[in-house]
Order: sequence, then C-alpha cells, then structure tokens
Amino acid sequence: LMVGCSSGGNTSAPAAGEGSSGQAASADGQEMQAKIGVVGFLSGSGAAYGEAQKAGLELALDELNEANKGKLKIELKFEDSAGEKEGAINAVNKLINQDNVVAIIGPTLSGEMFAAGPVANEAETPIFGISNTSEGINDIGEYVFRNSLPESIAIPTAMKAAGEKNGLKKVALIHASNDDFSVNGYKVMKATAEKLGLEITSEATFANGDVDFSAQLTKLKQTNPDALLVSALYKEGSMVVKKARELGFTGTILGGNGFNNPKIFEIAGPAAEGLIVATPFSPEKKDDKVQAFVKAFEAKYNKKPDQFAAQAYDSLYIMSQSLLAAGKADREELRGKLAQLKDFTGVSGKLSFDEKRNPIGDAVVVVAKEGKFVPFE
Ligand code: 1QQ
Repeated sequence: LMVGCSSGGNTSAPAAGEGSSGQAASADGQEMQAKIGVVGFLSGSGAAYGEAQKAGLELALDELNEANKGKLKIELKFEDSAGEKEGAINAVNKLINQDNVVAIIGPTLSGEMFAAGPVANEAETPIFGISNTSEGINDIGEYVFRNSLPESIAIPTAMKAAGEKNGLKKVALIHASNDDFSVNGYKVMKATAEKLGLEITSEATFANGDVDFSAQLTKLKQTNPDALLVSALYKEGSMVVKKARELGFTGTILGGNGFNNPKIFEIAGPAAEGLIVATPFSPEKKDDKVQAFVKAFEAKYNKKPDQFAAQAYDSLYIMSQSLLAAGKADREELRGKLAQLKDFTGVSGKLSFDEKRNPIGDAVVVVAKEGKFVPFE
C-alpha cells in the first residue's frame, strides 16, 4: 500500500480508475455514486428563481466532481414544480420512488416545502431547502433541512437599517395573501414594525397572478406612509413597486427575500431605484471565497450570481461534505451527518444551526442602484 505517498486527504487509491459499479458505496476504495434530486421553480412566473438555483447547483457539481474524483461522484436529477404545491409533491414522489435519490434539494417556495416536505420526511429521505425562508420549515420533521436565511432574521435587519437611516415613522404594508412565503414575510414585517414603534397606517393584499395593483396602492398612499413594505415574489412585487412610483409615492420601499433576483430590474425598470432588501449574499463582498465563486459563475454563465444561485451552490457543498462524512450514499447516514452540521462557511456567509436545524446567519442590507444592488450604508 502506498499510504503516506499520496498528498492531501485522498486516502483511497483509485485503483484501475473505473471501479464503480453504479452502486451507492463506499469506504473501500470505490468511488461513491450519489444521485441527488432537485425540485425547482423552473417554469412559470418565478422561473428566474429556479434558473438561478440550477445554475448555482451545476457550477458546484462541476467543481465537486472534479475535486472529489475517485471518492464521490454526484449526479443531479432536476424536476420542475412550476412553483405549485402539487408539482412539488409529484416531483418529490418521483425522485424518491422512481429515481431512488439519496436526498432532495429544494423545492423553491416555502409553500411547496410545506406541501412536499412531509412526503420526503415520511419516506425518510433528507430534503434540503435552499430558498425556504418562512417560519416553521424545520418543524415539518427531522429529515427537513435548509440553509436559507429566514425572513425572521433578514427583514428586521433591513427594517432597522432603513428605519434609522431614512427616519421612518409610519409604514404601510402590502402582501400576496395566497403565498405562504409572502404571508410569513408580512407577519414578520408587521411584528417588526410594532417592535420598532412604527405606526402602521394601512394594509392591503393581492393574489399571485394579479396584474393590477392600483386600487390597493392608491388607498395605501392616501394614508401618507414614510415607507411601503412589500412581501411578494419578484413578478408581482416588481409590478407593485412600479405602480407605487407611477402613482407618485416617493417614500422608502422595502421588500423581502422575493426581491433578491435581477428580474426586478427588468420588470420594475427605473422604479426599482432605492428599493431596500436584506440578503445573506452579495456578489460585491470582499471575500476570497465569494470572489472566486462570482468569477467562476461569470465565466460559465456570463452574468453575476444572485442569492438563489449562491445558496444553491452552498447546498451542494454541504451535501458533498456530509456524504463523504457518511462514507456511503445512504439516506439515513446522510440525514445523520446533515444533522451534525454545526458551522459551515459558504459563499452566502457563515451559517450555524439552532437546535431545530434553523439556519442562523447575518444578513446584509442592500439597495437597488442603477440596475443592481449595492450596500445600503
Ligand atoms: C420562500 C422564499 C421565496 C422568495 C423563494 C423564491 O424565500 O418561498 O421561502
């Protein structure tokens, strides 16, 4: 044996090079084969979220399969849920029962996770949210994980910063009432406003799929708020921002995680200027790991990564690390290693987990300026 001769941590000599039989295994020198399912919002009104996630995952896949050669080979199997609960449930069932995946990454929306998470949990298959920011995700069960920073951390960070800098006293709230994520974000906004002693002048709702927000926004504007707090996905959210400006609202506009996608600049146009959001990821961050990621992403896709790409990218690194620690592509072993994850530093920051496996991390506050987000300071 050549123990001591190899460099680094590569303990298993890759023998003849093609030892793998397609079987999930092992610590015996064979390359472990791991099939991971991905459920994403890949078509429809929020497709840009799913596309960003797919791009981040595929970049991480290239890097990891290269780095793990001889030890671990990951295969990704993508399913499109179209942002629908039914779609997510069907995708999860298919990935578990037909494709026999070791774990699932996604689905994109909190509402989809609330619907499909229990299916994976029941089937004792780890499911890992990369953009589920609502309260209660981890309560679904022991097989449910996420690395997405909850709105309960992000929104208060943004509201505090905006409140101090822009001298906010009165706020109006608007949200999508038929989307779990948007409802959760609204609740966080309301509770934070109360905590910060901000007066709530008025509230309004709409439904995902709506295109006309004039009535709601006219009513909110009449109450003279200093700020409009918007909890929505990017499509409706951007149209709300645009309409508010068209109606002459000149105050602060602050949104939740749904706005962390470049699509908002396309839809809202110049009306996006000044929009304030909190995010765990900024491609501007002066950090070697972040800059290496941004560079690799730009080389592959010719654009900058957003938060959705970053959290997706990080999730595959977490999967890889946990699979290698488990020593085999086994759902139960993988669940155990994921549950032991204490700290992880990825491109979307340093993450640790509370006793319910909820991520704890820092959010940076950013503001839209000339077609991109820059630090709010
Ligand atoms: C959630 C979110 C959305 C913005 C994901 C696209 O954070 O559904 O929890």
